[in-house]
Amino acid sequence: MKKHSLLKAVAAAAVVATAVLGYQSPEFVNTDQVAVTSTGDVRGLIPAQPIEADQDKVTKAFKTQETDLRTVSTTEMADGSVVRQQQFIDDVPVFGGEIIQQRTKDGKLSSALGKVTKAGTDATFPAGGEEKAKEAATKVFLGKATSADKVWFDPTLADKAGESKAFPAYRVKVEGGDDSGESIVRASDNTPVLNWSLHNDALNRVVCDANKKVIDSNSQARCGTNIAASRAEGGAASGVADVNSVFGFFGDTQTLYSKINYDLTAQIGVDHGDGKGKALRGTVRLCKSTGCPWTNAQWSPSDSQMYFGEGVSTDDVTGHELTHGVTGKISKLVYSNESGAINESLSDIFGEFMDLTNGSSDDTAANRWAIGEGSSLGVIRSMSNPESKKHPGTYKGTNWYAGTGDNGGVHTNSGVGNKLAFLTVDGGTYNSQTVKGLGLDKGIQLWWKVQNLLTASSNYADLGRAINSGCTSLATAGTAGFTTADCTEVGKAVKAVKIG
Ligand SMILES: [Ca+2]
Ligand SMILES: [Ca+2]
Ligand SMILES: [Zn+2]
Repeated sequence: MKKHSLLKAVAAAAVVATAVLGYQSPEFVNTDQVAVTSTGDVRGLIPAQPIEADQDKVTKAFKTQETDLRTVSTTEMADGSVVRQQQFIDDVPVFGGEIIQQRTKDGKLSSALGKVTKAGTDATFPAGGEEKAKEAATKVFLGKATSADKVWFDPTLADKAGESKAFPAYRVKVEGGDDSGESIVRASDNTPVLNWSLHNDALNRVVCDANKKVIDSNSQARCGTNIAASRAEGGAASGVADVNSVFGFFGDTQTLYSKINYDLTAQIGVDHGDGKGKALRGTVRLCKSTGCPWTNAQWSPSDSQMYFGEGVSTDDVTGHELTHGVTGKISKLVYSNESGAINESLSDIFGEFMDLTNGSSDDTAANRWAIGEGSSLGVIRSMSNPESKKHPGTYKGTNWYAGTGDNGGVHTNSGVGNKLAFLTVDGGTYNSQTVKGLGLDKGIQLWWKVQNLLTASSNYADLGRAINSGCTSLATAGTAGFTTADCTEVGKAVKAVKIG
């Protein structure tokens, strides 16, 4: 299907709906209610129905009786909720085969939008096809192929012409290079049939180089006002390694947050008036009169940007600092005592989630859950074993800091939240509790929910309640495959670190 201008697409809508996509049952299509996106996708709207009949109506309208529609997420909105469903054939997802239901506050279906494939082919997935698909994708994007997942691919669902029929393919992710991206590789001949960059248009990055100048007040080193850009989105690489590494890690952090539909640049970016717009901004290679290089990194809420000393700009440290910006927007956890320790912990958690998923060459088993590896500081914290760095893993247990230094030990007592994150993702035995880990994909969803359920004054008991309740909600909704059994494990992890 060709791209239309919005006006032309409206006129063509009814024809396209039946002739090309063919997913709508006429009984539910009212031409007055056909919505068309700017890319010309046609979406049928279904009038409100009682909830018990809703799924039947959707299945019928989209003619998906022979395939499965599975609910993958439910998001509460001001006006009700949004239920996202994914089409499956033989337990394999159909790329782009998704239906979005809008439900009212009392749970009634108000609309169903989306596209599904009409049929799969008889073709099967070849043995060992993943490896060949990875090879093909790394000829499209530079970097390391980090995953290859089976998908059914129907070209008409990706705005391409042809018959609505799905064939076996692999969705391959290539990361670690500046041009990270994803490819759909056809299984029958290993041809990449669709490619897209993981650095989407929304991403805007500007990195400035202080070039080891002594600047004691960070706000005198603002990127775009006091110091000009050394590297900006779409521009050439810098000759300074720290500039390029921060630039790349900004992109990796945007990618991590895009997994939870959070546009980092839009949410925490800033325009410093240099004509480069709202961007994730950072100044690297700062020196202080107390030392050069400055051996720290910082998110400045007042400047909405990051500051780094030379050599501390690793992936996890960058993700850590940017997450302070996110926390400042969502839970707004106060940076002292227990709420400050949880604030610090969320930064370590999302920083390490980014580190673990960005495909960098140092993603070894030994570095898993270490914070700061590869930096001039070395490993400063261990999330899997906080005690090894003299931090507590147990609430008010060994190494718990009860003094007033460091805002009440925020960089020490964060060990409890860090240990909890480690247990929820990887599992393990701690304080006589044996926890089965949920894996990273669920971990990212779960901890994002936690970020959204905490308040400025949350303490560790609140964190225990939030993570249990957040998990229950995810399991009830079936989001990202969460089950009540998963929540039993989360409950054990909460008990293990003694916050519930
Ligand atoms: Ca990494
Ligand atoms: Ca790390
Ligand atoms: Zn921090």
